[in-house]
Amino acid sequence: MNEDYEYPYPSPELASEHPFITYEHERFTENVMLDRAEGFYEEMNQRRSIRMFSSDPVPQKLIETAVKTASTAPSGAHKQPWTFVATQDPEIKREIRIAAEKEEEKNYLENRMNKEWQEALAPLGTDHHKEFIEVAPWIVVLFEQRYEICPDGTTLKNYYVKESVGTAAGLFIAALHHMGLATLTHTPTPMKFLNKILNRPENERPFVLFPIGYPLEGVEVPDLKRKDLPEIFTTVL
Ligand code: IYR
Repeated sequence: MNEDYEYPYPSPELASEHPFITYEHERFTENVMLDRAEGFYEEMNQRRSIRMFSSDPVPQKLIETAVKTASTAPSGAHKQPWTFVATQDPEIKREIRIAAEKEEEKNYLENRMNKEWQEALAPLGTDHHKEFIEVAPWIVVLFEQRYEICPDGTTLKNYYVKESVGTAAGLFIAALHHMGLATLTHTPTPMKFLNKILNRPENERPFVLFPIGYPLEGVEVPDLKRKDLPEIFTTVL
């Protein structure tokens, strides 16, 4: 097939034991690639985390499609070790807000976040008030599956769980932004209370909470600058 490879993948033995299919891939010209790359960058560079959402409703289908996109993420041993739990129930959202604010009061007011941490957050101006949890039409909590529980009750290990779930979270955020919704990566730590409120099993641990909706009209965000390429990119040629 290709003389660059002495050991083609899959090997004939592998292909005889596990199914393989041809990867369908469309190759573009370099000009088209550059256009697509720049267009996607411009779009993603418009994304901002917001802290005030409109209460306008959002169809469940949109949330489900973003979850499907997130779940295309690569994962360790293709275990897809994630569960997305979505709610728009006002009572559940209220319960989550109350519990989140209780933890955040300790973080901010009782110095569970140390001085250095609080100073780092000063330009963002975050505090223990989390009204957006109740106002945003949807709350999606992304849980990492630390291990798998099989139907017979035995357990199986998952691999690179944080890397996998972090990658899925990134795709989820991109999918929401692309469809015109906004979100915030919120971590009301410690987040164990979310297992209880959302009735999740012991093998799952909350990874991040996403309030999702339209931005409140005129919402303000900190005037943050993103690092320029030379600060984040280098080459070894
Ligand atoms: N969990 C808190 C604190 C917080 C921490 C970081 I790092 C942030 O970038 C923002 C907030 C909260 O959500 O307010």
